Amino acid sequence: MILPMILSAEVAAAKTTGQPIVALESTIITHGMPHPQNLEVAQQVENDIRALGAVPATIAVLDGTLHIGLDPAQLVQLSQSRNTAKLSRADLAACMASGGTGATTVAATMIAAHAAGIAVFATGGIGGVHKGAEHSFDISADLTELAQTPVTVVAAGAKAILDVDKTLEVLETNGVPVIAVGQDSFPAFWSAHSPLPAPLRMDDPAQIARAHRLRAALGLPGGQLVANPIPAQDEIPAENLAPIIAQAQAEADQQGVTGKAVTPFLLARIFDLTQGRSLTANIALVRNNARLAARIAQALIALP
Ligand code: PSU
Ligand code: MN
Repeated sequence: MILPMILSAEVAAAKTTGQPIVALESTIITHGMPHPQNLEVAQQVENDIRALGAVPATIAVLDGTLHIGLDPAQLVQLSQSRNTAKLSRADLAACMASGGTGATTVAATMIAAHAAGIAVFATGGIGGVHKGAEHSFDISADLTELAQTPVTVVAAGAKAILDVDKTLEVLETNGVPVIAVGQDSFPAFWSAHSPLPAPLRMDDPAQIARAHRLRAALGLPGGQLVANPIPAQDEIPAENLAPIIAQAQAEADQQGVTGKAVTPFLLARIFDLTQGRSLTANIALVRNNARLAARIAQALIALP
């Protein structure tokens, strides 16, 4: 069966001329940020990538068709939609088979990007091992996707709503390279540093691009996680966030929030409890990740 996939005009042109392309997820638009900031950020991030000479490809499923790159009207529509499905690895084919519309998580965006021949993807933070996972078993499919799909994902580390130690352990078990940029510690999303050292460090986008290629040359199936810290002037100190995260987590537990609903619930509560400060930081780090991803994509196409 042929995959029902539509490339935006911009992405199709970039593929013919061999321009660098950066994939972007859509769950951050539908489930990660409130309207109308979600639309502003989605547009800004695309323009950040264009400003560096690369082409953005925001990925989503619209009426059963996988879209690689959205036109401006489609982006507006997605940002306003209220009950769009959140699609991870398990949901992608089912959504398409039923003609549905859904936003792609990191895992599903990696699958779609790879299907479209795109090697680099920028997002905010990846899903990971949730606090209390020893009881709930809540471990994001993003982690096992990184182990099997050859896409380099630029993120600002793992959100402090996760159990960051266990997230790094699962990545290590699955053979996923976790590469910090510009520092030795693993970044903690809203804060530049976590107390944990990053397993690897590379400060040069060209080196990250070479490592991507060499993994393939070694016959290794998965991708890489590039952990890019939030710029210092935009970060929220971890100690300010700790009580807020604890409160959001306690509310999630009390209200019996489970499964796919956990991450969006925590993000929305933290937004409220920080009076929107978390969103400002989130926007800064996503844009920062988009710029690094554009540089890695440039470096990749420059390789012999
Ligand atoms: N980071 C954000 N906002 C988000 C997400 C990550 O700042 O909305 C989304 C991503 O799409 C990620 C997903 O893949 O949350 C993880 O969800 P889960 O924990 O249910 O696997
Ligand atoms: Mn989960």
